[in-house]
Amino acid sequence: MNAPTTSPDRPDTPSKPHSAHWGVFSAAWKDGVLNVQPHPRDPDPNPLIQNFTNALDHPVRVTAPMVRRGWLERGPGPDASRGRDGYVQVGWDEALDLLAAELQRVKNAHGAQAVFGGSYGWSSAGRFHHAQSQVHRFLNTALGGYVRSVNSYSAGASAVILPHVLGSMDDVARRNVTWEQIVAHTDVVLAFGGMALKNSRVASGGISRHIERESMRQAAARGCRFINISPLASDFPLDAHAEWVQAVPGTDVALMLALVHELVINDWHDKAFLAEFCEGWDEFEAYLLGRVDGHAKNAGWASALCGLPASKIVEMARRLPGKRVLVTVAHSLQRAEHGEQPVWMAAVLAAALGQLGLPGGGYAYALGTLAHYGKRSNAVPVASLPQGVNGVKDFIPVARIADMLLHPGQPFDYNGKRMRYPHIRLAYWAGGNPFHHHQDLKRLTQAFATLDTFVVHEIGWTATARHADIVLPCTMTLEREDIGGAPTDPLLVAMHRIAAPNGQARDDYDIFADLSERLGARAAFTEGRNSGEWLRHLYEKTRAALQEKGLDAPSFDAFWERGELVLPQQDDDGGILRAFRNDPAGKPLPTPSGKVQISSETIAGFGYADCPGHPAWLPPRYAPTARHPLYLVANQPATRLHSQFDFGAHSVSQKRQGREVCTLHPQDAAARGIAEGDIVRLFNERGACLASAALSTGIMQGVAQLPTGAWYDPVHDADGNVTLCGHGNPNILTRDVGTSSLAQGCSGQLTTIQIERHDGVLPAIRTFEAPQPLRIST
Ligand SMILES: Nc1nc2c(c(=O)[nH]1)N[C@H]1C(S)=C(S)[C@@H](COP(=O)(O)OP(=O)(O)OC[C@H]3O[C@@H](n4cnc5c(=O)[nH]c(N)nc54)[C@H](O)[C@@H]3O)O[C@H]1N2
Ligand SMILES: Nc1nc2c(c(=O)[nH]1)N[C@H]1C(S)=C(S)[C@@H](COP(=O)(O)OP(=O)(O)OC[C@H]3O[C@@H](n4cnc5c(=O)[nH]c(N)nc54)[C@H](O)[C@@H]3O)O[C@H]1N2
Ligand SMILES: [Mo]
Repeated sequence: MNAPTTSPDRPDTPSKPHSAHWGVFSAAWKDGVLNVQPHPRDPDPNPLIQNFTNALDHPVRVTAPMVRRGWLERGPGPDASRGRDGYVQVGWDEALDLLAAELQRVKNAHGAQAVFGGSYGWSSAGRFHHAQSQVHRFLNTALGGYVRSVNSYSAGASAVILPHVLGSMDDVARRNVTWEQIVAHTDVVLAFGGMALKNSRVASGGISRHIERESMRQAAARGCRFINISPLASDFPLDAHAEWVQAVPGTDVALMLALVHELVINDWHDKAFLAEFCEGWDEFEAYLLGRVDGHAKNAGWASALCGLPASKIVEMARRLPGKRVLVTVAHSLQRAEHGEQPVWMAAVLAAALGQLGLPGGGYAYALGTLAHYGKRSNAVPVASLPQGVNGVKDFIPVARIADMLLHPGQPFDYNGKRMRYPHIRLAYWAGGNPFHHHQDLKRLTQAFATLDTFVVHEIGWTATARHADIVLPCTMTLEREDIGGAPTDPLLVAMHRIAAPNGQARDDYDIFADLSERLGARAAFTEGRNSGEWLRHLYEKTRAALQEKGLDAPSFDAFWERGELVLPQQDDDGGILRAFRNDPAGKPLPTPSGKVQISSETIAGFGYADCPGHPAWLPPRYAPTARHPLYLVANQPATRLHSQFDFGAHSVSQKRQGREVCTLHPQDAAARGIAEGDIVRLFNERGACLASAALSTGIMQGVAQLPTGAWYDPVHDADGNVTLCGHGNPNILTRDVGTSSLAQGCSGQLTTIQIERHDGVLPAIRTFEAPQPLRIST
């Protein structure tokens, strides 16, 4: 269905600044059309900003509070009809009265530990209206707390393994090697998972200048070689002149082991560095050389696993010694079974080359996967909403949501601890889309069916909203004033209001303020401020820090008038790895030994078979089979951020027959009688979805790629069972298992499938149509 591209009722407006996770821009209404222009100093603007042009008045916006019929008629309680039920439109007062009473009931009957408020998701870029901060602050101040989630879908495995072996995620990913250093110093960038520009064009909180493309171009022009180890050629832009190395997905650790093996048998490894800066090399080397299991992890051994000729692996290793080598690992590699291993093993490879801590060398985990990385840090803080104190201690690793809801009270392992899943009665989501981010969506539906009550604030009728009991319409970013800023971007943006709210939508903040009132906690939640007063209050921290440094420190009004403020940044000092290299005794790493942990007694002590005491090749439990012979790469979409504005003009323009595009190799297509543009059915033991086939030699044979983010559009059979997603959401296919007992991270990047041409009836796409209320309660 086509969305309107004009809004005749919108008056003309002057151009005003605003910001999104994907770029800084200005927007103006002219003749009912919203014109969106990138920031004039952005060298490589992100086309995602065009998703805003038709978003404000799109028919899929939630325009009034809605309550699910079954919940309204039967009251709170487990209900398998979530996702298929109709909605009753209610007034704001009725909605908030019902919700406040239900929050009070759950708290009185079961305590705040029966409320799940993790509310994972990216929401919008403004720092005050950041929905997670809002919902967390509300639950803390008005309810006494909530069960939270830890870590992210981005970096679930690396956030847990890195502190054991090197340092915190922020230190290893954010404050480390910069693009400036690569341009000036690096000879070889060995990029596992590539450095796709689509990804590095995004940063939480906003990004004003997209410099990655030009940095790659300049580095390549100086002679730096980028090596793209990935199933997709497009994981580097042409500007980088990258060499494409096609290794079987999920086998990067085998390749890294073989590279280190080649270094060791030729005596090319940096023994002095390993002795002085690292702990546990000997134990690892015994494994590497096969003294433990009788298998040397050499090029021949790895060749059989990763599908590269042994000679190619040897040649790759030969090109490394004596060069300034930077190893990078995309987040994608660790969003997979045993995802901890490539993150750890890459650090060992960089250590064996003796490169950790050198300018432009060593290991920069996740560089190239987000615009946060490879940048200088700001020297002053930017606004953030204080979240208050959470009185509940229970938490889950974020991707264990369905396990928690389906198995209350059951034990699970996490980072050396044996924990139990809490029993959740009410889940509250604002600013995230679990039917985008989670795996095995049919299982997720069963999990949400166990709740007494599911509350969602949304701007649009996502599948998450369609599974909720109470759906509250919230404003989208263009309808609010906010401050945009990120710790690694020098531009603080005065995000002006571009449009009046659609329908009855209200700010998350105002919704929570009125709910707090009903729960007797308004003053605690608002501290007596309205949102305009909060912006001034939060800006003051930045202003005071600027003033303290003797820098230009404009008043809030002056900042608002200017529309932006350039913040000072710190020196490009290489972070903790450089400091450690320069002064190992004085600046030890924050690990048990103070050194790089090539092996870890701590991790070994946990006794996990799926995460041993040094990085190792662990054979996949879920490799391709005769029935499901293809790997599916379910990666980040190029046309939107996750599921946000999938109904937006740019995202929709890239779909075919309204469906998401699945890329596969011409030979894999030919073997299945599939031609360019055919609608195909992707399926496995968990589910199926439709997509439009695109044939390309830029994808490895044996691999298909379907990005995430198409809104889940389930088709039901007569018994109410989901037969497939007609739109192309890959998470109906992915497996809902943790990366390992250590981190329990999301493993959604890779799964195994079969593909066939779909000659049957094409279901209509209904996901961009709002459900019509069954009735309007007055
Ligand atoms: N198979 C597979 N699955 C994946 C991934 C993968 O690679 N493969 N990637 C994973 C990763 S890394 C991530 S980070 C997650 C992303 O998962 P999410 O962050 O949950 O995805 P988004 O689509 O960004 O969800 C944000 C939601 O917030 C809503 N929203 C926007 N602004 C506001 C607001 O002001 N208020 C409120 N209340 N709501 C608002 C949007 O409409 C949208 O529905 O997905 C993960 N899932
Ligand atoms: N346009 C856009 N940009 C985004 C996002 C978005 O949704 N849209 N999301 C943002 C977020 S929240 C995050 S966390 C980052 C995520 O960053 P990533 O998780 O790194 O991004 P992906 O695109 O999922 O994966 C990068 C590439 O890794 C390759 N790959 C997959 N499996 C393997 C493997 O086993 N081995 C190797 N060597 N390569 C493999 C795939 O070809 C894939 O294109 O992206 C951010 N940037
Ligand atoms: Mo992410």
